[in-house]
Amino acid sequence: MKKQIVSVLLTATMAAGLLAGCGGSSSEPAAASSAAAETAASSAAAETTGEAKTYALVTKSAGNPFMELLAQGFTEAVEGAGGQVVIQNPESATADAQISAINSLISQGVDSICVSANDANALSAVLQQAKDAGIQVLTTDSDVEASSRSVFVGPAGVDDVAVCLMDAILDISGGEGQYAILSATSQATNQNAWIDSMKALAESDEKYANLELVEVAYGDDEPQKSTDQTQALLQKYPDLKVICAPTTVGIAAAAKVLQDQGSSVKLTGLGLPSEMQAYIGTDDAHSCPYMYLWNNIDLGKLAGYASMALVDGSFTGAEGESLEAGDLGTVTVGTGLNGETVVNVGAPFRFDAENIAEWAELM
Ligand code: RAM
Repeated sequence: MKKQIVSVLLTATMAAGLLAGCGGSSSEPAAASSAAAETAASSAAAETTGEAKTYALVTKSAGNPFMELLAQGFTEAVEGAGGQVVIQNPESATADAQISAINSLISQGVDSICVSANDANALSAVLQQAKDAGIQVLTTDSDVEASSRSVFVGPAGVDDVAVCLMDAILDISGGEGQYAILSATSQATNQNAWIDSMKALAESDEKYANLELVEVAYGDDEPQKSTDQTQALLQKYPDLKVICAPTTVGIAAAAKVLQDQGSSVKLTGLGLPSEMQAYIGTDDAHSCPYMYLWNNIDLGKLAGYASMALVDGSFTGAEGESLEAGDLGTVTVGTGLNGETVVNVGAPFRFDAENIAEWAELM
């Protein structure tokens, strides 16, 4: 497996809060992000005057709190610099819904479009139309093929996330037994990349040899479907030990099912502290001993700063370039698993009983 190169230079503020990594836990939210939490997200264009540029964000779908926090950070960065924000939340987590949203943004003549993609390939044509219309195109959270955008603003590297999740499964299962993955949609670029990397890791390292992946189920980032899929996994696999849900919607739904049923199956994955606080703990009464995520508000901010720098021409997204990202500091463009250009917000944090309450206030 190719090692992902993550080239991020962080300010002291960001480093203090963000670099806890997979092995440790971050006890304190970053100071910059606490301020961000106090700023209400705006889902409409900012009321600005004059020559303000307009920066659009297309989320995966409406009703997902992760996407709302991403939009909150994006809005804070852009409006803080006097720009206008347009947030489009498609009704469902599909490529078709995003194509409609992007077409509407092209008609509106926005200056940039940043998308968290529901499909790696299906948006190529509409994003090309956006570029032909002079609109800057970038991605965040979930990428498209590299030729369709200038840069991907991601969380931690794909392999970093996969290592955290596989090691959590290994630890929580006691080193052996069956586990299942509860994902988002089957086309989601980010979940598919993490899952592929987890599978490659499980095959390449002997320490995972006694773990058996029984199924990858898809809850489509819908609470009810994720609930149904969790129940189906429990019925199908009576010996199941761990469910890993690399989606904030999926993990919250699964946590409730497991805890309500008093199931002995344990849970880990990627979750929002505010949604998971009631389920985090190592005793029998809690379904999730620990989980991971990055600072999602900062991810949105970084996407906002990248959008503005692409539009003002100070940044093209090429490897090695520097991006001035306000209170996030200077971030350097690196390369992802397939050589594509990425800027990353930092290693995932581990959330457990010790730090969940503090983080739940932030995101
Ligand atoms: C869900 C979405 C999002 C992903 C998080 C972890 O909210 O699928 O794309 O990054 O989970």
